[in-house]
Amino acid sequence: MTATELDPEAPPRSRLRFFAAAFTGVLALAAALAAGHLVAGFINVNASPYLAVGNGAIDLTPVELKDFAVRTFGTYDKLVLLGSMAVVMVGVAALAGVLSRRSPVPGTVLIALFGLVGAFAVFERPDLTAVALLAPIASLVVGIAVFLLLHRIAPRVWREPDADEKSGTSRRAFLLGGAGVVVGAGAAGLGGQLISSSRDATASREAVGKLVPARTAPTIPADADFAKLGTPPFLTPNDKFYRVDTALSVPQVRTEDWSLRLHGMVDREIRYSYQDIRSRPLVERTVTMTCVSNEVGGDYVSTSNFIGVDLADLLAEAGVKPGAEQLFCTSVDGWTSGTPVAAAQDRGRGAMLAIGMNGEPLPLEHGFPARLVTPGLFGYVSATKWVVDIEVTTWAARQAYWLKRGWSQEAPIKTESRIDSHRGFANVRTGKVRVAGVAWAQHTGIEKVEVRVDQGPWQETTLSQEVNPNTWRMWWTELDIPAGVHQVFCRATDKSGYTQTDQRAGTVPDGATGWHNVTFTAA
Ligand SMILES: Nc1nc2c(c(=O)[nH]1)N[C@H]1C(S)=C(S)[C@@H](COP(=O)(O)O)O[C@H]1N2
Ligand SMILES: [Mo]
Repeated sequence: MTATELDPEAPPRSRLRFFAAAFTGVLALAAALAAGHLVAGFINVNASPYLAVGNGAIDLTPVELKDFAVRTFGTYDKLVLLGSMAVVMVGVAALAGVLSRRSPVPGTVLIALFGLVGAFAVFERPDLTAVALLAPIASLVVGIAVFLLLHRIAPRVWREPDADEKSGTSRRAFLLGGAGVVVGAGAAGLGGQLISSSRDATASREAVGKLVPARTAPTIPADADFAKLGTPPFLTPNDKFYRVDTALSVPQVRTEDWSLRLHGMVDREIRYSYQDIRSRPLVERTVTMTCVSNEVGGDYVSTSNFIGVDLADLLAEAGVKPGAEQLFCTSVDGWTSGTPVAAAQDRGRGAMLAIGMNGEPLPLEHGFPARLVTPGLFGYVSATKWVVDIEVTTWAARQAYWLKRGWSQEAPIKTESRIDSHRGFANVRTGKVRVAGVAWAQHTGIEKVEVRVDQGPWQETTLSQEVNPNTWRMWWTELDIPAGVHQVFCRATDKSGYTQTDQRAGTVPDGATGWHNVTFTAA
């Protein structure tokens, strides 16, 4: 019994039962999201209001929080985001239902607001056209319709004498209606998922086949890594290559739909098709990429044999006008980077429009059909995946995605080193302990890596054979570790003579600094 039922003065009207009201809200939400997802399946999966709101949230997230998410959750940052969004949405939907126990108006208004947020998020996406608005509109219409319907048939708390009879019928109708909505929403959501995945780019990628470069990269010597001693293998397998991007769903671009427009401050604008690129003599280069969000000791660094064409060749064909400063590069989902023109034109650096990694077409997650790779610069200023547009322009004219959010305009990769063996807290035997790791100073090259125990003297390590200055270099040594708990530090010196600073700096705005250290407990 509730307070109203006991209150003799209460007006003779009904209210929805508490849980029925909450369920009405949640089921309407499920139906709305599923309807939007189904319609989006036919247009573009990113038009799905759920994903669009998620993508919008990513773009609006303050830089520190985003950087924290990337560092803490890695590639799962997106699952964490979608999961927390789901929790919040279910909560709000249940609340909307509960607020509508007497009248459906509050819930309807809330659903309409939800719908508008979804529509706005879709509208704001640079990769979607006006047709995409059909998805949030479907969500809005279905959400409100389901809410009103369930609201009508939901079990109520009646003040009249025949209450039991009435609530009995309406409970059955509500359960049936609710089950219908659950089944319908499940089918629509699944249908949307199937339809969008039938449009995915996997088949297009398989049709490309093996990529055979005209100029292959020099074979990686056997002593380029110390994998047996605990370093990573020199070349990172494609499925182990670190991944960082803002895309909630991996862009699906088929080769036949892809083209790259090169324009702006050039003598002639050029549009390249996939065949145009693929049929050129392809070059292969071994390059170590690094993310600016990599913390000291972090994993956002990987090496691949990239296959593609020289970016400098494409720029020469278009004819870069004097005064040009940056390549403003846009991906199919609207993300942008700004690369210094000088770095892109520098043949010694070897910036590429890449279409392959380790003999295969680029994996979808790494930018299929084509991406940029610029040795020596952090990925956010140089490595646009799913690239479709390169505008040659000035720094003043255009501001790229992360630059607008507080990161630096120019971002050369910093000289770094990392201890891989052992990682975390290690328990070892007192005496000679083998320590191994990696160091990188792309486009400069690693000269030496030193290690020390606590405040002890620095000791030089054995370096692996250098592959090229644009790649990482492995190191190892044996250290005498006395009994007890000790810190092992490493630091690299690059070929310009610079030795890593011990000054700790965070990743924002242009990359972390400081010495990596690992705690060894010897007994
Ligand atoms: N389209 C697009 N390209 C992008 C990004 C992105 O968010 N979207 N992130 C950049 C960043 S920050 C890095 S470090 C590299 C990572 O490339 P990878 O995921 O292939 O390792 O891609 C770059 N290219
Ligand atoms: Mo990055």
